[in-house]
Amino acid sequence: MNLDGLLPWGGLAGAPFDAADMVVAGIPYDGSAVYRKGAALAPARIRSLSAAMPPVTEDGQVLQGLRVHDMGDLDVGPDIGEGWMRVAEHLAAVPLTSLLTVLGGDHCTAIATIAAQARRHPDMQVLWVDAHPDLCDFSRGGRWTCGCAMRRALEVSAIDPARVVIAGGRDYDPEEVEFIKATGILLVSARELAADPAAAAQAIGDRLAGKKVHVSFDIDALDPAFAPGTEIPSAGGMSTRQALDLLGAVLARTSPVGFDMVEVSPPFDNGDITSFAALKLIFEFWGMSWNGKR
Ligand SMILES: [Mn+2]
Repeated sequence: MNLDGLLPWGGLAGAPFDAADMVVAGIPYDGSAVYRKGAALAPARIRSLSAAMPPVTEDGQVLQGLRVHDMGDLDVGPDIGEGWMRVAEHLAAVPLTSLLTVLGGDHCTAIATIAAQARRHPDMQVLWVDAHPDLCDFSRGGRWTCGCAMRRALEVSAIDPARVVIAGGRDYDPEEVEFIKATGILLVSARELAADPAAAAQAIGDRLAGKKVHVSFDIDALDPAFAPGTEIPSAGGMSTRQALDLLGAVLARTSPVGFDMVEVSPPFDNGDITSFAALKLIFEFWGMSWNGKR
């Protein structure tokens, strides 16, 4: 990949920390991945490839003028159960006038991200885009494994599960289905999204309309055909197109406050298509949430 002469983040980075529209941080940690590690390499790979992205959205919205500050990588240490607080501390210090974009890492990095976001925006809702709910109390040998990522994130942030929407789900443990039913989480499955995209976006938008929303995007929500480079591929997922359209429809009715992109695993990728899908989603999220107004 020849990126000579090109700057990261489409040339948008370089704004001061306290005067940025968008603050980017990486959390290169995959210690909670039980199946296949590799997501720790994602922040570096995504950042590097970001130089190939032009600062213009797919609808021709020019992003020049969007002030981006990249904090670099934050160190969780060897154990997310111990290290999330330290990372959350750094992210919580991001000025309230900035939106946050975080690059995982496995999905347990979202524990730190959501904890920080809940401190910055106590009334926010969570849109969890994922093939899996990650709502187990205990999964695959531990309480801080990826199957527990959202369960721990909600606990440490004291977020009422009724403030969560899951989009793109299709692989569940029995415990997770019970938790979703018992707590009032809205689950819109991958099948529902594909069968009637407009109705699915409407249902999600109705739930979140007018509210602050943080989007936690597990790249495995996309079908493995579009995002093979991930910890555990799950068949029957969304196309990148469907995901972009869903985000556009939902975010148009809400106030986005942040986005974390997790579970991109460069060692399992094919020609970087997963990292580029992640970058497409990030740049379009920037366009959807900025509008040149902030
Ligand atoms: Mn996940």
